[in-house]
Amino acid sequence: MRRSDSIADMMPEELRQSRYRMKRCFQRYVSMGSRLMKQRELMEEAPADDKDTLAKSFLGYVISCTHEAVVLPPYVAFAVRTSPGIWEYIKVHSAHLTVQQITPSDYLQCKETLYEYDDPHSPMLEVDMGALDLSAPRLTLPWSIGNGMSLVTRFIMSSSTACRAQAAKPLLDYLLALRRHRHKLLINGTLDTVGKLQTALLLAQALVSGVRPDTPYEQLEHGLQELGLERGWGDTAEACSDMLGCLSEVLQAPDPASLDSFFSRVPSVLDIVIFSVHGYFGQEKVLGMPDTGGQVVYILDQVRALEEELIKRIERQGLINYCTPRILVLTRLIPEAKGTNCDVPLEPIHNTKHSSIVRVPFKTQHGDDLRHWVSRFDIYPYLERYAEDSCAKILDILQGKPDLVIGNYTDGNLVASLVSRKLGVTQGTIAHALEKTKYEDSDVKWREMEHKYHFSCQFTADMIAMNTSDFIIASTYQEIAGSKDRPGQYESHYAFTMPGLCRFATGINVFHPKFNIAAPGADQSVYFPFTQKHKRFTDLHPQIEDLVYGREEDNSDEHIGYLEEDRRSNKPVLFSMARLDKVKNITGLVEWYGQNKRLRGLVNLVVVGGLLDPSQSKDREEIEEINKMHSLISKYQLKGQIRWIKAQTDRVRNGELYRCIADTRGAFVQPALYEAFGLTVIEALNCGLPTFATNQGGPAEIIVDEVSGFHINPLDGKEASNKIADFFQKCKEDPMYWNKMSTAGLQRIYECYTWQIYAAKVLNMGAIYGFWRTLDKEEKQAKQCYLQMFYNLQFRKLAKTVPRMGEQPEQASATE
Ligand code: UDP
Ligand code: LCN
Repeated sequence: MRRSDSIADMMPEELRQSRYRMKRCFQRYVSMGSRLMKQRELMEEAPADDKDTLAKSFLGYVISCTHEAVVLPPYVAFAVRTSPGIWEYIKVHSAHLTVQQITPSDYLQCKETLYEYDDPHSPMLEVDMGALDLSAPRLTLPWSIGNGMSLVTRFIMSSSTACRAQAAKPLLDYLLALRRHRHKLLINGTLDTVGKLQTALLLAQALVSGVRPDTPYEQLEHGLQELGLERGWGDTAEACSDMLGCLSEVLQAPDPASLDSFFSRVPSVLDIVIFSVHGYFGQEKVLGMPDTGGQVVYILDQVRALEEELIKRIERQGLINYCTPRILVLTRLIPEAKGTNCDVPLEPIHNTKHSSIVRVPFKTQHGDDLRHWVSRFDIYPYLERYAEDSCAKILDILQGKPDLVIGNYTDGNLVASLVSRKLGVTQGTIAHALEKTKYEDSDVKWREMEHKYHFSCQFTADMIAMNTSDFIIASTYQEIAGSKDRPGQYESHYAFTMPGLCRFATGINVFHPKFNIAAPGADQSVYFPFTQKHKRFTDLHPQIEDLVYGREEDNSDEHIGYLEEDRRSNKPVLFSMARLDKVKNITGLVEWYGQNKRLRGLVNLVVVGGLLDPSQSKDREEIEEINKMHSLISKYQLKGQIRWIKAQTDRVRNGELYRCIADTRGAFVQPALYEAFGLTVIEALNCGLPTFATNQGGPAEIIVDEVSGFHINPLDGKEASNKIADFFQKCKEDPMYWNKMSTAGLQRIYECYTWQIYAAKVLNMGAIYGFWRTLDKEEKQAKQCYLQMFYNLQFRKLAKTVPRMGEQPEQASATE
């Protein structure tokens, strides 16, 4: 089927061809009254003797693409997803087999009737975030989703080509606005027309090409200034010449390459603010605390990579003696910091020169500092005040506005939206994981989950942030648009409803050019291949040896179980490490191992995660998982073959631990039921450890199955554990196979998953979208007004309904 073919157009004729069977099928669906049916049920509930015909029919095809269907006798309304990002809504009359295409809003209204809410007759608030995106271009093909920057560049290019003199004006205004505090960069106010700028560029080009290429900028400064050109063109005559040429090309005959090159050189992003509000954000002792995990690791590594790239660029721009880039990570100050540094207002970030963590407290209703940690699900009442206070702090520290603010997760993104709006600066959004897809039907069943999760606030905040943001950074394609069979995390916000609260006729469109993929990496000074013997932290080996192979009774509050066959027996170790959340499925892995004799014969199992004693945990889900771990160990009599080590927070030692597992010619397993990205997969591969990772989520994209590692289906433990056993069996027969997989994993990392690649991409986004936001200003402002109104009328009201948990003694977290 082509994209232009509509199901609604094709279906009537197709249904007519086996009308009798199709009717039987629809009769079956409507016979049980109104309900929501998922794809699986639509297939299963077809009449038994029609199943084959159905599978081969057009209806079978429609069902195979149907995400869900609303049965409202005599109608069945289908939400059909023919390709990632492409949805069609149709309504079929079960008796007449008439087919009607309906709007997302119509479909959602059908869906709402299935759920009881206060007053089903009073009209519900409908929000259409797409209604004001009139002139934004759209990507057209599903596989181009996430490639927004290139569309934006092409768009800028084509509009500049269409009417050059007029189109160059926004670029001139953009350049005129560039400054570092009071100092102008690149051009000054004397070049106030495109013509003057072009002339100055020609004269400057003549000036710089008349000297040796390595002539330092300082010797050219005076001459360039006389032409109206300020600092920022380059550190040498050669660098200046390149940049001058680049801008001339952009003004005369832009092409994507010259635009890319120009935006990667323009000194528009020097100070960055990153928000990660909720958790214990720190550099030590925070991993394993509630609400922390990959987000903290990601941001600290991200800051180091961004700073390094910024310094490189500033050197090339010739600005290194005049300005230092600054990156601030804004988080919550938690007075009751439980032995962490989270009560310290300002903390330099290790291994950086100019970056710091800035902690600003939440305030109680009485204006005091909020003392306790609050779960991310309960923090909505504190965010607006937090945004105001942190904004003041940022202006104070930077002595001016930042050039870019980046939010992380719902709370950080909402605060970033408020701050970027207030200061008028470019905003980037990072989700890490969107909660909506983690819980089935969490939108329509929001009310049932409200007391625990406050999804009313969370999804509203997500909608505001995604739509306010100039660009969105995703780690993988699947995060945006999923796969053939599964909608992406962002895609699931395209059209959805929260009955009784709000219907999003359009939430966010994944074909919007704001979406970009920039995959994170792992810190390669910590996670490097086990073969790089000279770099290995051999002094840690005795500790690691004890941690993995030591007797059970020694340090028994650190680990449970022991490995009968010690290191000398050469039995490989199967390793996993994660927070002990349900979704991470560590207990699933232990169960698969327990049930698979062959695997038990081939390898020992070592898992790192969570606490060992349920009475020490405050987290409901973790407590359940701890208890389950204990019962599985005894049910399958795993002692002697399993070592369960409590969460480990020393990442240098963790890096060495991965490598020590590689020394045993073992493997890493990431068995999550769903994983948004999966930093542990990247870490393991960086260490040269062959990796088996869930096919649900990011890891399915990081690893190419059977090439750079293996996919496993977390819902089929038998198949997964056999796949792992087959690998070890094969390695026994052909030891080179292990080496081959180890090398292939590393190759994948170097090609696609490094922080250097990430930092260059994100800084380019900052520059390009910084310019993009200045185009079609009126339309963008209109949308911001709409969003502001929605924030004032809806979000504020919802945030007030959330109990101010932190103002009472500490509560258990709801957790993921
Ligand atoms: N981690 C750790 N100690 C543990 C468990 C996890 O240091 O006991 C680290 C792990 O190395 C990785 C991060 O926490 O850097 C987890 O990130 P991931 O993306 O795998 O999952 P998340 O926790 O963010 O969902
Ligand atoms: C949060 C998650 O759940 C992980 O999947 C990611 O790897 C991590 O954040 C870093 O983005």
